[in-house]
Amino acid sequence: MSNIPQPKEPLVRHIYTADPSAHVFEGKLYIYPSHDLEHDGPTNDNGDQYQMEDYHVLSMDDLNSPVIDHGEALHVRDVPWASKQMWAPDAAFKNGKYYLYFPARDLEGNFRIGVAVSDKPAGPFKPEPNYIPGSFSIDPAVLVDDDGEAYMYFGGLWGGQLEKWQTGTFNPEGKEPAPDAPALGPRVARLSGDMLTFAETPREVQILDENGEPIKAGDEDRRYFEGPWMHKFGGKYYLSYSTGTTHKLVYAIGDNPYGPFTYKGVILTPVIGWTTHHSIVEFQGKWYLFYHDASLSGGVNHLRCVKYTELHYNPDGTIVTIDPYA
Ligand code: FUB
Repeated sequence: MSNIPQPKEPLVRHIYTADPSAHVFEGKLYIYPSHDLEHDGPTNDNGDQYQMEDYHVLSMDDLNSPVIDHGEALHVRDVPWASKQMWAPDAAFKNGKYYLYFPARDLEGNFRIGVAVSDKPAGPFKPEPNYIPGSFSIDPAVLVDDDGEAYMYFGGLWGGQLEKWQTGTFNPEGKEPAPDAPALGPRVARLSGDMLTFAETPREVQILDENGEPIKAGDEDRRYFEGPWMHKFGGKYYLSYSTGTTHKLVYAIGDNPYGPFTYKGVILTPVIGWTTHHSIVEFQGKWYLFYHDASLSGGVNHLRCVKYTELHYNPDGTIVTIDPYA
């Protein structure tokens, strides 16, 4: 078998990987995935099956090159504030440095978001001693905008605890809104110039339907669940995310980093496995979707593999829906 990854096939097979955040750094593709682990522990809606402990960074010189696994870039044992569950990460470049953003449970069992720094895109990354003050929940995604300002999008329901932070402090009894109430949105915060803290209190992102009304919590085909990603195309801001219970990757378009964003459609129909999580990147003049499924493990939800495929836009800027198995 060729070790050049083919579209819609696992990028690597020697470890289980998920939640790929792809970036072009130093002219190459770098992929920052979660590293799924095999274990005999429980599986539940709290996400206890996602017991990751470290991150490996992958890279490719281009899409006709083999994938390099750069080895362990950060381990939970080296993060003073974190206890377990190193979930979906992202990376950013600014100030001549590379920043790895990652969620993990803190010493009290609540998800927080931390940052670790390196001079090289593949790490190893040195973690800050504490999580980002004011951070909570999971799935950080960072956009460094054309003017140099950086924004972090984050948040996920259920195991990701977003519904427990609706008042700004952790409420263990926090529930999702009623089906006819507006859905919870992801959070966004501008980052400080040194990329290590929030420059402002996180705000909730609004996702609207075609009539300008907030998407409702009961609209599970379109409402935000987890896994935000932000990219720009044609001067517009594209917020994409997972719908969770309906297993779709969808997107909404806005005019600025804070939104509001108007729902536009489906990027990727459901994959094998419960979760779906992605990133979108332009590389050498084409656009690509990086995503995962559970095909490598024969469908075990917490043993996933990262894949990629080309992504196409229609002339009006909408995205052509992808069938992961066509
Ligand atoms: O990988 C653990 C969690 O599963 C991620 O944080 C979610 O986005 C989902 O993919």
